[in-house]
Amino acid sequence: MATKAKSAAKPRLGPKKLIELYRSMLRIRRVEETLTEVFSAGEIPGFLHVCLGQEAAPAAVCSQLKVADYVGTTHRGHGHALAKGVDLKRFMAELLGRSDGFCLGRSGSMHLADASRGVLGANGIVGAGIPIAAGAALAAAKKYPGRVAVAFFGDGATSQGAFYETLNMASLWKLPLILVCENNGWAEFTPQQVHMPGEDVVDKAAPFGVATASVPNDVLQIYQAAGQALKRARAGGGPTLLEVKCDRWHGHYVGDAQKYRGSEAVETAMAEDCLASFEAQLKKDKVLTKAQANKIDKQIQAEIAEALEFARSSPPPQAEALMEGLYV
Ligand SMILES: Cc1ncc(C[n+]2csc(CCOP(=O)(O)OP(=O)(O)O)c2C)c(N)n1
Repeated sequence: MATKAKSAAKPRLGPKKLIELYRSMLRIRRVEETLTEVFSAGEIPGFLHVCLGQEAAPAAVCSQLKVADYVGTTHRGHGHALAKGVDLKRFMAELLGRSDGFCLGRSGSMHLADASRGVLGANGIVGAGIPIAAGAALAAAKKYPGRVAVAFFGDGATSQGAFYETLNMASLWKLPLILVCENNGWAEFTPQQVHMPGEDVVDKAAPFGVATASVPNDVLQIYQAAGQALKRARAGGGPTLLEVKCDRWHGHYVGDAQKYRGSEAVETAMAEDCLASFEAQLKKDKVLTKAQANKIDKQIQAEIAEALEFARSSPPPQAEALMEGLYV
């Protein structure tokens, strides 16, 4: 697991925003739980990487983005796309490889993209979403001042050259780019201590003069740090590297039993639940009641069931459409 981050400042948010964040996190959790079941039943082709336990960062960052802002994501990208507002029915259809998916069922989980929501794409190549988001940030700077791009990636991706090239150019050109590293302490089956010198990803930004913030897996602390980064970026102040110290609950992909990891470490990771702790805090502060939480959960479960039904009834892509939408 990643080492702990020091506690950081929290914003003062009204009940509406707090519930919105809670709903967003719970929705990601329930979708990922459903996808795990559906994948295990053999209905989803390819690989599936879930972000259970890492719901705070997508919710906190994306809830402050506009539809026209851009998000570049990863193989573990469902949460980012959902928090950025993609339609759940078409999302589900894409994962099941059906023709009503955003990418007509051709991308599946690992290349999911929805340009209408600024989701530039998940990416099976580790680190590849980072320069893509930088390109979008450059386009934003030139054509749409005030617009920003966010790149989500893991600690493993920070060993890729593209990460440093992006830090270099983003700093030089003061790009409106937020680099969000969800440091869950693992790159596939390799712990951070083995693949990376040093404890903190933020230290890697120092030679480039890029602003940094490192926060724990707490939705409000992430919200605060991301808010400052977004403000800087929208005002032309350049990029920020935001590190969120989280933990991966499950294996690298669904089906990876993580035998390389002690069960105690997994239990510790799961005990630090960003959703459960946020829910407890909201209840303590009397922002959320048990009945309200149950109601939100039921609404989400109904939305997921409807989306799954839509996906299952969507036809698979036709073989004769294989060459459509390609540059040839
Ligand atoms: C360029 C490249 N190298 C290696 C891989 C194999 N691979 C897939 S995911 C992964 C680990 C990624 O770790 P991290 O960036 O920390 O993201 P996480 O899975 O923890 O979310 C690796 C090495 C790949 N897909 N692309």
